[in-house]
Amino acid sequence: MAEAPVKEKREPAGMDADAAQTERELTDGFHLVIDALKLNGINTIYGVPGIPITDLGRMAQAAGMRVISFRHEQNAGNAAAIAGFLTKSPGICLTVSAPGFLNGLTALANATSNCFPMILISGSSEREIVDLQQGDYEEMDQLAMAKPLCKAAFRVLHATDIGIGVARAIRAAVSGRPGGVYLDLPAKLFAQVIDAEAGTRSLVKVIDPAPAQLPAPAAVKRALDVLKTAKRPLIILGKGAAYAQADEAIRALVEKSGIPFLPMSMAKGLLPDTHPQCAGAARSTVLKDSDVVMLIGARLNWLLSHGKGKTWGEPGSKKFIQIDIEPREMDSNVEIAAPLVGDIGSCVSALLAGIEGKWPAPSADWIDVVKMRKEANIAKMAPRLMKNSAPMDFHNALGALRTVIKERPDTILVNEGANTLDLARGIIDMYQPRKRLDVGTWGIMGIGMGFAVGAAVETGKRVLAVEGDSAFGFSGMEVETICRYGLPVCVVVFNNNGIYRGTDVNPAGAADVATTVFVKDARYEKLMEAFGGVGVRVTTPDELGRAVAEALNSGKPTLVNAVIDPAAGSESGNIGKLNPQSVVGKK
Ligand code: ADP
Ligand code: TPW
Ligand code: MG
Repeated sequence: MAEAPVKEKREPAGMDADAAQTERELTDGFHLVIDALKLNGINTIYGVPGIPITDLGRMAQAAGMRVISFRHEQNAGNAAAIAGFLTKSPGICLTVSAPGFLNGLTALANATSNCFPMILISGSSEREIVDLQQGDYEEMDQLAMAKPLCKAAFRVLHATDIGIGVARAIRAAVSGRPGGVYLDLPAKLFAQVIDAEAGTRSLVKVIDPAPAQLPAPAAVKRALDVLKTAKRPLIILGKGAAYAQADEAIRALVEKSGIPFLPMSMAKGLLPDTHPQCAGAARSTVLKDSDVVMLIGARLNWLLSHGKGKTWGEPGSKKFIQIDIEPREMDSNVEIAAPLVGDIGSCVSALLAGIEGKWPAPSADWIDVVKMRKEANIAKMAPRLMKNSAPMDFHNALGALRTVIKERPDTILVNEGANTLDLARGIIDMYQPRKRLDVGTWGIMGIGMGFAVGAAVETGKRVLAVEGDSAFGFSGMEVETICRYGLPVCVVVFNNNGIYRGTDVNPAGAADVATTVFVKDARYEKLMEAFGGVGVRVTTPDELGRAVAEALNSGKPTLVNAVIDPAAGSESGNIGKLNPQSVVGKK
């Protein structure tokens, strides 16, 4: 399609009325990108401005979109990724070329590994110069870099293709297994001017972007046949189940079948952790002793010990049924006796319909075993959660936060760290779907403030971010962003003076502190005060509970510096066994 010649860069924000009059019938790349997003119901952009996308952000704001500017692209990308998880619509991250793009790329790759739909839109430099490697401003072949790290990557060179480019990006992000998509928009594209009517015609409204994928009837029957043989069944709910928003069907399946369920971290709250069938507190027993395991939107990756080994009991002692939209996920680690490929809503509904109310009850022994193990573990933990001591340890500090969440079950909990993560996951009960957001499949540090901002912006709900002091440092500068937009986020920094513990010493006895140790007694709360938010330092669980309750009640940006005994943590939290240790010449 022919393009109108570009006379000069259009600056609509600063345009005078006459110029606007004469150019009314024209549009340009900037406008078409914005129109294409809006046409598809996308009204929020997370990003960092600069060449060549500064005007895009301005004009998006002028067009009524919410444009949230961050201090670092990785955090903007994480906000977009979690927006995708929470809404099933791709979150948009907008970055400048090369360095900004690279900063956003970690978030894009992380979104893809977690199956969150997001689109990283990045401006890029001139193709002609980049491809000849002639040293352009921020030169980089971004499309090639992005490709192996995301689900799909596209570049648009002509303004008339923007509609198709955005449509392809949306479809790729949300259909099938969701993931990250890269959309490369070279600087020249934004200034390309075309006839406004042709521009409008070129836009695409994506119809049914994530079509239902129905499971084959034979696969449903096979799954039910396997389920009927079970004496000690278990349902594992993963974050795919949370993402699918098939909450009622999943609840019906669990409750009608009477099968104990185990939620993965971000599936907590899909059914309340306090539900009588929740086996969270009997995790090792149910994994080891179950005979049929139905996975719903959960992968048998490292987080589930790959479905084999000691965690899973005797080899060959169980059969797996797996519900997933991605056929290639089947048999990824062990044999899947009944693969059920389709979207979770359709698969679970098909199972419910297929069984026609005649559920084979799990054996009474099994229910009893799970119940007893669970009650014993909960009773064992209880006194540690209630002890009021200064300094706090992880258990009593988290005990206080557990009560705050119980009283405010629609609060969104963001969580990262090592001990701070692993113990919070076990201690803080969740009550509603998609309220727990954390480090996900990679166990990545740095999602904290990006997720907190994204969650607050997308849902309007209160957010509590429970952060290890190390974890917080990866995105801590975004407290300014939280204050700037007045978001109802309360950050609690579990301040144990370091990574895992604050007590390590330099084995060489030299002046440098140990590699895992930070400045002692750092005053993290002052960081929030610096930008006009509320900062509080607390040393007891009672003080912690009160400070957080007040922050969530008021909705004011708050940072609570929770002083934790530096000796309380363990190396790598719950996953110390993955940590290789030298036995040779260790001092
Ligand atoms: P967890 O870490 O909670 O175990 P994973 O991220 O490993 O969860 O697994 C999520 C799985 O859910 C992925 O295999 C993904 O393909 C699948 N999934 C995501 N959305 C859907 C959906 N709507 N229907 C079916 N499967 C889905
Ligand atoms: C992007 C490695 C895993 S956990 C952690 C690091 C650096 C911090 C643990 O200390 P924290 O928690 O947050 O103070 P606590 O309660 O145990 O003291 N870089 C990235 N991701 C990961 N996972 C790491 C490094 C790591
Ligand atoms: Mg720490």
